[in-house]
Amino acid sequence: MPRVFIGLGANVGEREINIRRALSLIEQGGACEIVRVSGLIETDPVGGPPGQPAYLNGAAEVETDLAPQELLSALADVERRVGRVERERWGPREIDLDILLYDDLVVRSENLEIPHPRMLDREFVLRPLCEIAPEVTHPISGQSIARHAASFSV
Ligand code: PH2
Ligand code: MG
Ligand code: MG
Repeated sequence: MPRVFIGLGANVGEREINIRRALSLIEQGGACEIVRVSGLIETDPVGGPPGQPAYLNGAAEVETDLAPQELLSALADVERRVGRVERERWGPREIDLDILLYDDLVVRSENLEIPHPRMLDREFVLRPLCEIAPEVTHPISGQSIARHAASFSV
């Protein structure tokens, strides 16, 4: 079964409750099994309008039979059910579920890019991902997540 990693984020409302509810809805859909979830870390907002609250970020490993586009729709549906309100790009959000990696697949389509195009620049993605998947290789760079995450340590 495909091995998929999802980035978790929230900076509006009860952040941890939103993330936990999203994980349980992902599993309740019946097509995904949550294999592992990282710890949640508080991070400063990167980009977007100034003055946003801090984020809670994490990462989850999921096994799923859903194809990438099906998974994208399923995650958007969970985001809606958790109460995500549409705002500006990189604006504050109740929940954000991003497909980071989907096996070794590379997808570049209008509405979906895998690996996530900015994941290697974002410490808030790599730190939790490295906790659950240090040995996993990024299909474009060919380097491990641990190696990428190390670029953020001093
Ligand atoms: N997500 C963004 C933009 N900025 N900053 C942090 N710290 N955490 C996020 O999850 C995040 C962000 C767009 O999805
Ligand atoms: Mg995001
Ligand atoms: Mg998103």
